[in-house]
Amino acid sequence: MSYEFQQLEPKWQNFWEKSKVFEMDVSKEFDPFYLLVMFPYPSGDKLHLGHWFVYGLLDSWARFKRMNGKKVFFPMGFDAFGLPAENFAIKKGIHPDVTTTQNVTYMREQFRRMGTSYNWNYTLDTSKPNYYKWTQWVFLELYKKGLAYKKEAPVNWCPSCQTVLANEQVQDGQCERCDSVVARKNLSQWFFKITDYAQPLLDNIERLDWPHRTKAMQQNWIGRSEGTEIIFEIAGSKKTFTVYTTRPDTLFGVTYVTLAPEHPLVAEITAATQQASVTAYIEETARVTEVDRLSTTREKTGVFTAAYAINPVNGEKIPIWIGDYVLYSYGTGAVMAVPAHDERDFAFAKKYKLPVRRVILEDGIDASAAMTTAYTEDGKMIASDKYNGMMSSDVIKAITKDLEEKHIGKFKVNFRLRDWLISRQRYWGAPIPIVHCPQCGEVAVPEKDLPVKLPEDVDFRPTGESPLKRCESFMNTSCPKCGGKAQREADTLDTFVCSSWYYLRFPNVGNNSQAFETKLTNKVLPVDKYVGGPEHACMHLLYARFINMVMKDLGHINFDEPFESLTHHGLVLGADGQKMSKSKNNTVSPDAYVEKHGSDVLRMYLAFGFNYIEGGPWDDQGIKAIARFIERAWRLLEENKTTLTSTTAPKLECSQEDKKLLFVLHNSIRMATRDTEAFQFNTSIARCMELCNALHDYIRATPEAERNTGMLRDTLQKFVILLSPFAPHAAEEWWSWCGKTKSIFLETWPTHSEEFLTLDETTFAVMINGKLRGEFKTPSTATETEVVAQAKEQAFVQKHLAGLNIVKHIFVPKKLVNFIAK
Ligand code: ANZ
Ligand code: ZN
Repeated sequence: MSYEFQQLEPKWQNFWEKSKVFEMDVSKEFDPFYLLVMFPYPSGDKLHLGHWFVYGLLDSWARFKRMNGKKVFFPMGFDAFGLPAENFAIKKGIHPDVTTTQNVTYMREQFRRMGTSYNWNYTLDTSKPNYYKWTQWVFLELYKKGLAYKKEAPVNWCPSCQTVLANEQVQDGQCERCDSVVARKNLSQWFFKITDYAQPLLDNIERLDWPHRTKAMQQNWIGRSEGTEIIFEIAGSKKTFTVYTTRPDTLFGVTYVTLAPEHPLVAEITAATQQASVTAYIEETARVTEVDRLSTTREKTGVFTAAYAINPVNGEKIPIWIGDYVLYSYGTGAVMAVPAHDERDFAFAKKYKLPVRRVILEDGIDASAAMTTAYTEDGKMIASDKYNGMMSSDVIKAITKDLEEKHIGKFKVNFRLRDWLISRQRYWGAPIPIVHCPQCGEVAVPEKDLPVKLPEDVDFRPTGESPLKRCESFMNTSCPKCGGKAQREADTLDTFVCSSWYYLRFPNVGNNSQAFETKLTNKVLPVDKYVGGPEHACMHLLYARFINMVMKDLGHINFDEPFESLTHHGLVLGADGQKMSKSKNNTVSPDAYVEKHGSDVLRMYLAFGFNYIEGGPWDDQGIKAIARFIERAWRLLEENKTTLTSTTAPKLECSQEDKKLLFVLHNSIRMATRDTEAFQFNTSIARCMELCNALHDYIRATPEAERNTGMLRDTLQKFVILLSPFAPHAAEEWWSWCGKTKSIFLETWPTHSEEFLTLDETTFAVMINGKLRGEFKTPSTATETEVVAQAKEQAFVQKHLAGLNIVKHIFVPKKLVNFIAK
């Protein structure tokens, strides 16, 4: 017989389900190991091969950890609200609740066929009222703390998704979902005040066990900057404005200032002669995204306001310009320009013929030499009054102190991080639990009235306004405060809000009176190992850390960070090297491979053919080799079924052949354990293949009567255990051949012993033409051919053989080699 996966895989899937091997009551576990993988969107794509790679192999890791004694809490759910599900529903013309439920059912079946070991008694679907009730509760907790607010702001608008996007969802000026060019729009929107947590979010990053690159990306995104705010007066007026600079040492080199076109002062100070060009420029700027405005390669442009400012340190009159490279949303929206020491200012000054004044001298350069580029490094101060001769790096502190004493400046920390835009003008999301009352204004829906249910009978096609606005039965309500007529908030919450707290919900899924219960949550969390793609570095992973910190500050939990340890998986790409997606027509469905080779072969191929951390383009070249390997393992175990159930104790006195096999076994255990732990599944499987070969060799080389049956049985069983995370169905079958009635996944992972890893050695004497010339050591298992070959390689032998030809050799086992040479 061979591996009949069509019968065997469902057999073991049923066994796991019936015997509840992977179910656990996490509230009863003393020290659970929380293993979590970013949950999928139940979109129309269902699970493609890329998902099999991520989810299938992490399941192998979960099985490995269980066998290593961890009480693995391994839940799975569905990130069901949001655009992927909604767009699929629009395309099919079916309500998203129906399609989402269908897709979830289908995906659960796929997970079953994959043979995953999730704790299905802990699952969640973020689009169901028993989940989004608590998402609304999370919103209200932040609202009560002043961390959720509505304001009119220029926001990113995707014309194709017809909704606003968070800054994090805009990549190179394009929508992260559909690649449309994002526009700027002034709209009233809801925000979470993540900027209040900029410093704490930064502080903890260093200590997290996360990939270095991801930590660096978050640090950059938060973007802490230390500098000085300096007040400038407008010439001929009492009006002032403040600039933010990281280089106050260059204050004497300022030759103009630049305001962001949106700066409110612009309207007040622009002279009549410049009004038309300023207005035109402001309109032009409104169409450019912030990303483009910051681009270093884009030409810097600007317009003169015909107003002047006074440099506070020398009283000089300097022109005020506006320029779109100054962002209104950063710092104070105004910069002092120092063309001599800042590249952008230098380019701008050249273009508009503004003066360049050097105040920091480069070593070995004459102060009067013309500048061809900005000098941005440290140096000696010149043309800076009392600071002349000091080092510029020292002046940063000194001048800030002087400005502070005169009350015209102060030290200031700024962050690049912006508040998180959470409202969306789409149907398929959790309604924001706020009521607008003509009498009382904005009123929070009381917790007892949650969930604010998403109405079902709504024309959900996007129009640019929330579809809920057209649903009167939803919109019209009464004010929770005064009881008068009021309107509900029509926008819904972005899906990133749903996923910003789901890790807190998993241990609490059955709880209908609380989002999460403090004691249980503190016990199970933080997540011990979180796995997901690196593309979430500045979105989900930052949002989740923020929500976790807020929940801690509110006293609901006692830990600072949700995910202490993070691993990124790679992606299995389409054969074209592109990310798999329906739109690129390069998705590979796993179903055909499962039908042809079985689930275990596909899983093991993914584990063997790709590096989990790096991924790579799909190619099915090697899948047949894996199928053959499983067949070979099958034959090995089937032909030795009687050995598998033998009750003989292992012989303590080991033959050379026994020792050879034990060496390979213990080496495989040692390496496979280390590599599986580190997600290096490919090399772990290579060790299993070596062990399979060594077992075949042993059986071939040792007549049945001479075999160490007890040792062979133990080795075969350990081989099955080592393979079990990667071929869970086949391994259960083989385990049953060993006479076992319990799941192999309740077994303990084997450990290696060093004693088997040092093979016995024999010392051989070497003679040349009967004369003793020296000796060398070699493993006792070496054959005559091996010993002779090694003898020839010894330096002392080569020296005495120089110029001679070996005619023959004489071999005395365990003792000597004698070369006859002429
Ligand atoms: C004068 C100056 C002289 C500057 C010099 C640099 C070099 P980070 O590190 O990003 O905080 N800046 C300030 N606000 C800005 C805004 N809203 N939009 C665009 N640029 C802005 O950099 C701060 C520096 O970026 C500030 O220091 C300011 O230019 C500019 F030799 O001031 B500096
Ligand atoms: Zn009211």
